[in-house]
Amino acid sequence: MLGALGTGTLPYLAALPAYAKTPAMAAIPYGAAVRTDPLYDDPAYKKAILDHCQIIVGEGGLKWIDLRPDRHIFDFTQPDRQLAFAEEHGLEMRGHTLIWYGAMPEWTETIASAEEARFELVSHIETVVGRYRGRIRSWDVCNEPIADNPTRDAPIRDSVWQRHLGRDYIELALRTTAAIDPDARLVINDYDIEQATDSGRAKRKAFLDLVRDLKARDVPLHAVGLQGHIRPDIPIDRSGLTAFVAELDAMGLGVLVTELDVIDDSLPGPVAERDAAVAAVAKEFLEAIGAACRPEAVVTWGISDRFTWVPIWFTRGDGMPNRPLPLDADYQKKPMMQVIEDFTRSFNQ
Ligand code: 9MR
Repeated sequence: MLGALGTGTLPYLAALPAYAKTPAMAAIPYGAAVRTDPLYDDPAYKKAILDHCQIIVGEGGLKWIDLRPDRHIFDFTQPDRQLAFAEEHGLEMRGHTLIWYGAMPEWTETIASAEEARFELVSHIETVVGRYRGRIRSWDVCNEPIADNPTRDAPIRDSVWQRHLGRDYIELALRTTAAIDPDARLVINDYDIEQATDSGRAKRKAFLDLVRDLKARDVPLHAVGLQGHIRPDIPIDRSGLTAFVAELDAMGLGVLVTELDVIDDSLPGPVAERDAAVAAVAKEFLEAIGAACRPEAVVTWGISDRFTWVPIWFTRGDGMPNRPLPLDADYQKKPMMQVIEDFTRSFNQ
């Protein structure tokens, strides 16, 4: 199956984290975003993670709003507990995320100059990446940098970083992370890349332009994260997604699925029908990516319907609970988990 890697990927294998180092022999590693308390308090949740995952990532904990309640405070309680769990059980933990427009504490609105923004960005990365150097080996360095409706003049999303530093904040974040942990795998992560819409096409183009520019200037970047918060009411552009991934692969970049779930508010109510539709759309997404490369990892944004962000924004009109994830609220496998298992194992040859 080595052929499916594309030659461009090979020079980067040395930088792959341990869980992804044997692509020709092993299945693609699967992981899930975790909440901290149930890892320790809910034995069924813990068992589900240990039964299925090789990777975890904190759904929260490393975000500025969690880590930096005050300019002078770093509260590492959550990520320390998540990493302790990962290390105790032989899992890898991905870092999400260093620089994002969202989940920012109010004090960051007072950042008033380029100099101050540069200081906060660099010292944040030095402190966080320095603390976990050699232990968190894959970082979403920049999360969601592409604008929702990118234009030629404004491809990058507004944020405190973009406002003060322009798009150079992305390069600064990547270079700083690489300087602090030269062995870490550096990822830029974004969403809605799969959509067959004008904004989806524009997002793919803006993403490729950004990545090409970074590579052309030798900025350290190893992989792109496709979140995959899939909206079944919006068609997936299969060929557009495959072509996008093929371009990344040709540039020598890896691809990860980082936050897969299926936003099921528009799907039919009956559970069997809904679970089948969720699985089908996840399959379509994964296969469009797999047609162009072997993803380094498939990570879902949660593992069980018991703990999901989806109802915060996408409550169902019929009042039924959302079912966006591979296990149901009682940790039983749904068809989506079968799709993930089949997909990740299909590269195992
Ligand atoms: O699922 C996460 C939710 O619990 C948090 O409240 C929210 C804000 O921090 O972020 C959610 O996760 C997002 C992720 O960090 C980035 N991509 C979109 C995810 C879903 O909103």
